[in-house]
Amino acid sequence: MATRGGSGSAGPEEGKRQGDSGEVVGGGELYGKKVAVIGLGASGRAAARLALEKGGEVYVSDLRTDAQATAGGAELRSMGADVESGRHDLERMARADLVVVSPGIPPDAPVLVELRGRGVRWISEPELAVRFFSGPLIGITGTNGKTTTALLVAHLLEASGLRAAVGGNVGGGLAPAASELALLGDAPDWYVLEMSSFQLADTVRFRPDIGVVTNLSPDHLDRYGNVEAYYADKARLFVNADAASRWVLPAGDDAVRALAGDAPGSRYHFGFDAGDAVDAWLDEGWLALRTAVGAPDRLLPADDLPLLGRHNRLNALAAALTAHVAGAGVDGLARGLRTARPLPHRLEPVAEVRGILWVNDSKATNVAATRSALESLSRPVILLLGGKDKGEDFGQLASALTGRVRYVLAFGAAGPRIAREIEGAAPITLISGGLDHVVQEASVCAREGDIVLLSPACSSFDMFANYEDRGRRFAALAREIA
Ligand code: UMA
Repeated sequence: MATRGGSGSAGPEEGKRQGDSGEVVGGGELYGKKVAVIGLGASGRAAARLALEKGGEVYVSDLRTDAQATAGGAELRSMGADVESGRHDLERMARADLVVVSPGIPPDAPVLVELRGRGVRWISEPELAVRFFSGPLIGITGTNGKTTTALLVAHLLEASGLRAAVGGNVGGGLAPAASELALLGDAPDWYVLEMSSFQLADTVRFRPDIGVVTNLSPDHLDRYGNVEAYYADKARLFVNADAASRWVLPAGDDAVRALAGDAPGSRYHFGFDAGDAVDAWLDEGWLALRTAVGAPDRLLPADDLPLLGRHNRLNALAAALTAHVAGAGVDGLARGLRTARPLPHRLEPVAEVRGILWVNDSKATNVAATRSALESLSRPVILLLGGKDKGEDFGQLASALTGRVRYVLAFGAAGPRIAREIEGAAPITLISGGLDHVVQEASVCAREGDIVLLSPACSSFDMFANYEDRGRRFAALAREIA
């Protein structure tokens, strides 16, 4: 019988109905069951491996036929899966006991429209994974800062002597898909999952012991059409809440409060400012925590946090509070915050020389990302801007440049248009050579106290294979100068 499962809008009652209708429920129960996995990306491959490991008869399909998909398919085939590239066999999916969907497949994809029409439902890949977890779960969602917070929570737990297994939406080779964690031999003290709205969409039993929302603002409107639909998927974090649930939430955030609604459980709040209901905040420049009634525990001067930017101070407060709720002690938290590692290519300090900090923000491939980087820094900036021209309006950077940026060095294919569109907002030099020339010029312009920031607001494909390649080259050049 096909699973009648989630479609992104199922409430808890629907979740129960699915369970009652013969759906597989947990460890060991995939044995001999037919499992159809849609997608051969990181999540589809991980879900297929997990289902195979648990004794399922696995059918995986993907519309792609490129080399990467073929290689992933060959590996699964060698493990016993039936793999199909270039089409989805809907009859076969409809006959499956369980259908698992990859997060990048939107609900209006023809395959899902067709399955929905046949009354077949499906679950998301992390929903499959958590059914095989053998320990408590921290689930982290939000619009921004999820990856930083998830990785930092795991780091803080480890620094406190607790074993953490982190994965989920993280991506970028920094952590595995959720189903990979379910395959780990040793159960950790805590599973830490970053959950995107796409992954929360098709959950049924997903129930974090500790749920975290970093923040909330409109996003992914190309997929959702309206913000309410996006928030509805995010709200699934709370669907299976009970009195034992614990929630770590931003203080004074009406959108997040509405998202949590009247979900049962204990609530803990983080924010910049102290307040009655705030449990982690900036106390006279220190990241601080309320661990008991009385004076706050000061963990680390915020200026000593190795993660740059105002937003990362909030992420650090959220992560410290979460790890504390999970059992981490104050000493471990302080140690962990001091040794936190910045994410590669995202406001990543790569060199410091003569009081000049070189920062790689190569992942900022659009105007909004560069704006947010500039707005989060408090030191004067020499800004390296340019790359492939995607047609965005660079004029929208102007207000973020004024008063913050001492020089703009514009380069790459978009360089001339950038120079025209932000003229007057900051002094600009147009560099016609490669990144080595740009870095050389930056070293001439920069003076003690400055940040040299590669936050290009453009993609990299005019000069590099991708943003990572660009970021690595920048870091190497900056270190050469250092
Ligand atoms: N496909 C079909 N049929 C269709 C449509 C698509 O077969 O009708 C195939 C595609 O060809 C593709 C696969 O389905 O091969 C879909 O793969 P995917 O896009 O879900 O990619 P994965 O490699 O599985 O990566 C996903 C997450 N990607 C997305 O949500 C888009 C990764 O998050 C995540 O790290 C990974 O699972 C493991 O959990 C990345 C991401 O960009 C980092 N996330 C978004 C974000 O953070 O904003 C949500």
